[in-house]
Amino acid sequence: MTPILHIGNKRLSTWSLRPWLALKKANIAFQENIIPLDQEDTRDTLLALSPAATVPVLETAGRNIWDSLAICEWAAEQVPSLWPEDPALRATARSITASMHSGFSALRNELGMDLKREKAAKDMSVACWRDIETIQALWAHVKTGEGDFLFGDWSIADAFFTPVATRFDTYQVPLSTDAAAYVETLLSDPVYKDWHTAALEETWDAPFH
Ligand SMILES: N[C@@H](CCC(=O)N[C@@H](CS)C(=O)NCC(=O)O)C(=O)O
Repeated sequence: MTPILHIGNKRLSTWSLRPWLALKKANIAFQENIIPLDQEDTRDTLLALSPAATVPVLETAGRNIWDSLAICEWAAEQVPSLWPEDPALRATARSITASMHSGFSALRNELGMDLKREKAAKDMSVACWRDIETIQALWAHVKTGEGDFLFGDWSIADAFFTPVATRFDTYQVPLSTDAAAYVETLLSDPVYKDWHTAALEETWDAPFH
């Protein structure tokens, strides 16, 4: 069975974007099924896939895998180059990925990803500014200096920060020169650009976003 990646609207679903990028970068064949968020039947549709009632979900022959990071790890078991080869770098890549997966709630709440939103600055709380500062410090801390991505070649860590890059761009967040260059790298990546183009073509409304 070709795996099916169930995702939310490309315009809005940050968590869906991450494993979608990883599967594409790994050249793993999959079908894609979009479940529009914020619709009357969204929750029932999601509950039919997993009790977590969230996207993304990867439907495989054996079982459904919910959660963006679990799906990325499933992909990395088949294509290990989705993580850096060097064990120390791999541990660091997993650390920064986990920081994104479990943290930065102020940024996530205040600067929602909306790829159709007009670019403009927005008032932000101190907690949100602190998240922005921390993310830039983490990028500077881990960046190897080889290649444009965090660990040289593209890795799952870059997938986890691509939605952050869209937020920094949409809300015109002032960034250090190095952070701005990294954001540009993520947003000009051809695989990400395919997602972005499709997002702009979507017509669903999003009343709760
Ligand atoms: N920790 C989960 C979070 C997934 C999540 O919150 N997904 C959102 C969409 S981006 C969702 O499905 N929300 C349910 C809804 O909007 O009904 C993951 O990493 O996959």
